Order: sequence, then structure tokens, then C-alpha cells
Amino acid sequence: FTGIFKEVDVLFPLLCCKWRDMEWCVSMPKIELHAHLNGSIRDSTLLYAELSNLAVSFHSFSANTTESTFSWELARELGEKGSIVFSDVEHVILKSDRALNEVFKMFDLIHIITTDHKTVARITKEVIEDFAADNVVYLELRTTPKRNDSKAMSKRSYVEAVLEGIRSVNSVEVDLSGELKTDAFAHSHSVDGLRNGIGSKKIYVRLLLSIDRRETTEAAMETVELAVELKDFGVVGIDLCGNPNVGQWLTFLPALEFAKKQGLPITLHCGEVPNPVEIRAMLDFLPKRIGHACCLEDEDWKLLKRLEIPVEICLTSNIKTETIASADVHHFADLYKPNHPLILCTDDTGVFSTSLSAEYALASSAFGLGKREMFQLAQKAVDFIFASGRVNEDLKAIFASAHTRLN
Ligand code: 6MZ
Repeated sequence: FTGIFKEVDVLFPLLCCKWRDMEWCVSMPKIELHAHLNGSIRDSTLLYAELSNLAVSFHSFSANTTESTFSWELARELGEKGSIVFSDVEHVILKSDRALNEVFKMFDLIHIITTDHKTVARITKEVIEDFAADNVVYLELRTTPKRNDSKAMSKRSYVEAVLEGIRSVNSVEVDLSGELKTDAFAHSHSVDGLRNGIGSKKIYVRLLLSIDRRETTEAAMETVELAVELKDFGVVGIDLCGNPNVGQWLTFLPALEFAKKQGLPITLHCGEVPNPVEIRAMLDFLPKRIGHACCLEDEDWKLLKRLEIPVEICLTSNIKTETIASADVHHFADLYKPNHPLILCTDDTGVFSTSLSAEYALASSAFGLGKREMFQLAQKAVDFIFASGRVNEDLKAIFASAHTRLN
């Protein structure tokens, strides 16, 4: 029954939100600053990836089978091959809502089927198309560069596959990087392709490279070095993510300090579980933004507010993972009322079956935000993007023109 109640926590406010309001949320330009690539995959693509991976025939699946069923099939096969312990993941896959630790088991399964160059490029392309279709005008997509020796994949070639995916988008104009250099990398990775298929829509896409909390200091450093190298090619910052019950802050600190010295903005998953020592160390580090901030004690809450560190808020994710009991007790309200900088985000559109418009609609019905407030919230996010240069001005112009249309 708890699963049903949790679903109701997310669905009930959304049902209260009139369909016309949801349509309005979709029509509004939006900025997405906290979206994990492998958490945002289309269900249909997970099916395709699993089928390719397992080389099983289509007829064993019914047309409306869900992500859970496919993952279940995958897990069963992997269990038979000895790649995973099937009994460990079986109950995780069969649920539609997963507690926080279970979500990370789900990610491990997703990674098994997506971590090859072709699939990485494909999911990137589709994720951008999906955000563009939801009228996201600026997307900071984050992903963890991964080494996969069995696929001859290095962290660098992983990111190149992500960039390839971005360049292959042709249903919408994509701005990947304002300041391209004409060096060897630029020649072999020209973004001219991005000018193809210019439609009425345009999306600015920038990348954050994530450090997973399971990684070593050396692996984290390699990610930061890669980000420094690709600064002119769309990479605008660093993220620290992964299972918050795993890893130590001091392991990542050298790499994060190096990133800071190199001028790379940093966002940290902070306070997704209670961990007062780490939360304080993270706030003292003065990141440019933090994600979640669910489990801060009073002193840290005061510090966060005094430092005015912007918070990436992921309502559906927090509720579905049971990090927060329900929308009405979410800390959104406590930040929103005193005007603390915050940005509504999706976290993982695929894993949590949400969209940025749905997050706005949820905030609207749970906290009584009108259209004017929602528009202001979306517009304010421009101030917290990591991209520099003209992007900020372009986005302000987009919101100014939408203001006339929508208000
Ligand atoms: C912390 C999360 C997360 O990097 O493989 N990730 N980390 N908290 C969350 N809240 C639920 N949701 C996703 O995308 C998947 C990875 O993003 C991180 C996890 O490390 C996950 O493995 P990429 O593209």
C-alpha cells in the first residue's frame, strides 16, 4: 500500500492541476539544470537497448510491456550469466517506485545496457529531443564519463559519444558551444551538423561531467581534467553525484578543488540523506549550486540561506525515493517564500516518469503557484546557469518575448 500512497502524493496534486494548466506549463520556456543522462532515457529505447544487448526476439514481449518488465528480463539473463545476483535486483525492478538505494541498483542495470558508444550517442540525442519537445530552451545535461574496457571505451571516448549524440540532433536547432576553436578537436568534431534541420525551436545544451561517489580520487581527477580540456566544446561544469550512502567527501575534494582552480563551476548532490559532517563540508566548499538539500539540520539550513547557494529542487524524485514524505512537506516552500534562489528540475525523467512541465504543474498545485509565479520561477533560472558569454542574454530575450505571449 505504501507504493500506492507515494504515487498518490505525486499524482494527486497533478490531477488537481487542470489539463489546461499542464498545457500552459508545456508552452512556457523552461531551463533544466539537473538532469542525469542515464536517468532520462525513453522507455522505448531501454527496450531497444535491452533487446539488442540480449539478442532476444521481439515476440517474447507484449507491445505494452513496461520498463520494469524489460529490465526484469535483462536482469534474469544477467543473473544466469553470473553478471549480477538476480535475487538482489528482482524486487527493485518489479516496483514502480524505488527507495533511494534501490534507484542506484536500477542505474547499475541501465548502465549495463547503455554503456557502449552507439547507445550513448543515441540516448543523448533522444534526451535532448525530449527536453526540446517540452519547451526546455536551455539544458544542462549531466553524465558520468565511464570506462568500459569490453567496449574499448575510455572516459574521453564516452564524452565524445555524448557530443556526437548532441551533434546528431536534427529535429531542433542545438547550440552546443558559443566559442568553438578551430584546432584538431574542432575539425574532427565540427558542430556544423548542428545547423541542420533548423526549425522554429532552438535549445542550448551544455554538459556537466559527473563524478560518481564510488570513484577513486584518481578517477575523479581524470573526469575534471577531461572537463577542463573540453571547456570550449560544451562542457561547463562538474557535478558530484551517486549513491549518497557510498563514498567519502575527502576522496573527491582534491579533484573538486582542482576544478575550482581551473574556473569550472561545481554543483554537488548535497543532503540527499542525513550526513551533517559532509553537508557542512559541502556548504563550506562554496559550490555554485547544490542539488536536493533534503536533510539539512537547522544550522546548515541557516548557512545555506546566508550563503544564498542556489538549490536544484527535484520534487518527484524526492517523493518517489521517499527522501521527502509528500509534496506538501517539501522544503520547496521554505526556500521559495523568502526568495532563496532555487530551480525546479527533473533529476531523472525516465526513472521517475516525469517532465519539467510536470514538475512545474506539481509545484503549482502543491504550493499554490499561479502562472505569473511559475513564469518568474522559470525566468529566474537564467541567473543560475553555468554557461557564460552571450547565452545569458539570449535566454533573457527568449523569456522577454514569451512574457508578452503568455501573460
Ligand atoms: C544521486 C543520482 C541521482 O551519469 O550515468 N544519479 N545521484 N542522486 C540521485 N537521485 C535519485 N539520480 C541519478 O546518470 C545516472 C547516474 O546519475 C546519478 C547516479 O550516479 C547514476 O548512476 P549517468 O548519465
